[in-house]
Amino acid sequence: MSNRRDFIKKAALGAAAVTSVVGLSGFAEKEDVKEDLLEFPSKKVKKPVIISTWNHGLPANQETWKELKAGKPALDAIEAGMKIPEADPNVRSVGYGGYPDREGKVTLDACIMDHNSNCGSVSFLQGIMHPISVAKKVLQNTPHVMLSGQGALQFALSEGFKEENLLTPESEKDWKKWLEESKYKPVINIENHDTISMLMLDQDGNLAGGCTTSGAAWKMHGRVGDSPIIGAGLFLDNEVGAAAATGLGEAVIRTAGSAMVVELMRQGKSPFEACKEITERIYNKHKNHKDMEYLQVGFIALNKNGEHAGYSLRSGFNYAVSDDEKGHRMEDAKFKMSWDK
Ligand code: SD4
Repeated sequence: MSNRRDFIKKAALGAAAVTSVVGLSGFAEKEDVKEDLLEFPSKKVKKPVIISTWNHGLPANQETWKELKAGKPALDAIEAGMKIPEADPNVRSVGYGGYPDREGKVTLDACIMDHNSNCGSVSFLQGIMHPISVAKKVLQNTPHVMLSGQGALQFALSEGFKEENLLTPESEKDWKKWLEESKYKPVINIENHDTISMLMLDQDGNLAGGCTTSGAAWKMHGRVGDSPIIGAGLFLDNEVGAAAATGLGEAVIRTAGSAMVVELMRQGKSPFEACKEITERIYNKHKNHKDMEYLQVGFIALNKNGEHAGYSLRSGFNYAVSDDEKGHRMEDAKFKMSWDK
């Protein structure tokens, strides 16, 4: 097989070479031929590329890009970018200023993953401004992937993080207003959305990614969403591609969303086809579900060639893209159904 491949590469004859492949082996299975076909024409890899969910992805991308270009390691660059929305009180769905749960507590989920499949994650973390940094420390300084709740806080404090109040007066006011009716029906694209998820293909052609969020507004105390769960809110396989989710975490967890997007890319689907297929699968599994009323999910995906896409169930989802060719910009994701506020 590998000799045959070498021969094909040297021959570099496109379609003619493919024909000779079949002739050469005589018994080539269909899959073999298909695999070889994928090598012609070999695509030019575009790198580095960074993509992130939502408008707050743009300043995050800019910071990550700057750090990456300054020679920082991928995970440090991702951390630097994601700290921006985490610290911004006007971003109501991530870190400081995020909507609290129904008890008025801001509880945070985050994860980070590198090209060697090393992962670090924190869930149900309170009182720490930068959960993405704690997730990175979990990856680097513990034998575990995920720390949760009080244990995650204890670990963060032992690593020198400072405990602080993350509930801003604005968020407190909104929470008190919510308490008047106490109905859990997150507003699409506002209250069940807006995690920042970031995916990167670095200069060396390696993938990395991260997620950070305060999760769904007015969730039950103790609820953990998809964002800190490797395979749900974020997944990557350095041989294939990376994917990340935003939206109603329960639906993404039920379907192992990001892992499935990556697996479809492994089978030859483009990032767009993969995101679309999994979004449609989520729709099919939820169309008669009680969550459908407020269901929104969106995925972003990036493959090893630097090709990327976003796709969501309902309209309104966008993502930030950064590359050398076109700089930093926002792109609107395609969607299955329109939705108006
Ligand atoms: C969650 N996926 O916790 C997240 C929601 C989100 O800002 O996108 N929040 O379910």
